[in-house]
Amino acid sequence: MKVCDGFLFTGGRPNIHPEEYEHEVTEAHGVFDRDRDRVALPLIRACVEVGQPILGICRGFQEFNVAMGGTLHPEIRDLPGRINHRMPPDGTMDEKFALRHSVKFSEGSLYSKIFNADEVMVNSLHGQGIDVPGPRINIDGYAPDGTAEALTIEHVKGFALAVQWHPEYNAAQDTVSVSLFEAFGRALRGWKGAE
Ligand SMILES: [Mn+2]
Repeated sequence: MKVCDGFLFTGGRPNIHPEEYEHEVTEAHGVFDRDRDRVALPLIRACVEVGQPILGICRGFQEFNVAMGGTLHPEIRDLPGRINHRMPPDGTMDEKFALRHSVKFSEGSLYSKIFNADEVMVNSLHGQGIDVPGPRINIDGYAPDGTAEALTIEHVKGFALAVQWHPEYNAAQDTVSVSLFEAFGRALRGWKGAE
């Protein structure tokens, strides 16, 4: 942790092992990466402890919630009223990562300030989602079907934001992505190390 200014927790195909949030494994949970679970979850908690900047994307967003005591649902489209957020099986990368649904932010949230907007369009691609948020997890942005898409962690000294969508796909052109990475960059440059 000492040689880094902060950490970016990326997306990834394998899901967090449900044992990490005390759920039974089912076929819907898919494939796992226990090594990543073992690194990412304690690292998030360690960064939260000292306020070292962290940004989570997709699986990273889910890791923030599990690291802080929350649970996931393996297939959110099976929940009442939810739409399918999964990646389309066919098409080019640009078609798969096209802006797909809006995210509405809570009034006065850090996201509204960073994006200078209360609502943005995102390229959200995921089968899993947050079921129960951890005690310190604030859901600050929702898709129109009520799916959690943006979070912050309460009582953290530093930058700790995570989004369910993929700002990295069009990082240099998408204005929402640019604003998010610029905010993370400012936090990284401001990190002076743990006291
Ligand atoms: Mn979504």
